Amino acid sequence: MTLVEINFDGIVGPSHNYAGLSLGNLAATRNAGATSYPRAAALQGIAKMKTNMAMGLSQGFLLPLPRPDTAWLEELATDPDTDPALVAGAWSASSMWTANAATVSPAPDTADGKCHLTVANLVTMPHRSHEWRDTLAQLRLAFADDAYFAVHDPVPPCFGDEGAANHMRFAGQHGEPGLEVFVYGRPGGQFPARQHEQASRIVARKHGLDPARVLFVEQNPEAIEAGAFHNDVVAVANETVLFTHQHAFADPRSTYDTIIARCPGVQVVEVPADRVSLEDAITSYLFNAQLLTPPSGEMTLVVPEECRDNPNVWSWLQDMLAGNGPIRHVNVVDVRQSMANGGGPACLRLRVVGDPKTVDPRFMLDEAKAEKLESVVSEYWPEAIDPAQVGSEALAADIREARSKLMEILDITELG
Ligand code: SUG
Repeated sequence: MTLVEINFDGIVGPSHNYAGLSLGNLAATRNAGATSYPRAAALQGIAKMKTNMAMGLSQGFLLPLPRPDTAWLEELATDPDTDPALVAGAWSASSMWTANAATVSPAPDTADGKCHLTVANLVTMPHRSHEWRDTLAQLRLAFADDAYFAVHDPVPPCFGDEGAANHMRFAGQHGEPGLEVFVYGRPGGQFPARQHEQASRIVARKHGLDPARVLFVEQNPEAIEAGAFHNDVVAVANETVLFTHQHAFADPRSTYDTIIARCPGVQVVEVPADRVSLEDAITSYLFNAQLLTPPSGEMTLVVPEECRDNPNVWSWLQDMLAGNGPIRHVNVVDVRQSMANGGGPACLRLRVVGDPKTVDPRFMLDEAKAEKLESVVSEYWPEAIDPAQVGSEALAADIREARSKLMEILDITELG
């Protein structure tokens, strides 16, 4: 059995819109009220998956959840005229950011030798707090083979859990035993700390991780205050590389030292604040990059276009490439529609280390299926959504039809 990293990207749903629902996510707040382009957004996401597949990497996807979530509105006894934020919450396409779908511990790290996934409860943001039931159903379908996978219920809602966005893993190679690093925030600032320490500890216990190969690290409160609402906005790890902003962690020195002590061979690529400020990091999403090891072995950083638009970030990247560091290539992708809601290339994917043959093949992508996705999106996804249309029955019908056409071409009949 060959274990590889499979990236499961969220297909951007047909209800993608800018409602400004995420306090502390500066891009989402800034773009509140703007017109969104769901069709372009979904095509951008598919193009990113195709570019990564062309590097020889395994690619999967997760489906948009049923929206609008009318059952949730009923549960909340919502009055559509007086609760527009809740209505928008029922329409949000936020499940596209699958880095927040679950935390994943690959089989070589766990006591029973299975790959464990815990669906994230996402309780801090109301519009995301109702994702987990449908996400769980989907994970149970995609990773149904219980010889290889164990899919868990969310941690209790008194502890906020945002999934893999606050989880990093170091290993010589993906298929080897690794060190899992959980990053949490402490409350008290102007913005919520969405990942609670206790939630991370519960996930680590449920996954049967060896305490000697787990680390719990506090995120720098300054980073949260600057708009890094998840750790993956300021740091990313891949195999033996940590690519991080100088101000990502509350205690960077001891974080790096402990990672290196527990996983010898790790190299830290730290970007100093005097070259790239936290503000530059957060507007460009330099660290919300995918750091990938293609079959060539040359580690590649997949960054959003916004990195090229920022002179400080771009010049730092050029210097990095000119040096002799472990990251050998930078690929630039256009995910501007997602970026405008605070979701970069890394937010759009959930990493699972496994054998692709053990995953339900309907959730795996190849060129031919990518073309099918493109054609269904081009035909059925709304071209544009003005936030004033959110709540409209006619648009809701179009959104439902678009998703059901997608399920039809993928032959997925088990999900609501
Ligand atoms: O949870 N945006 C998402 C972005 C998630 C990014 N994920 C990671 N960093 N892994 C969020 O804040 C905006 C939706 C709105 O405002 O309508 C939103 O939910």
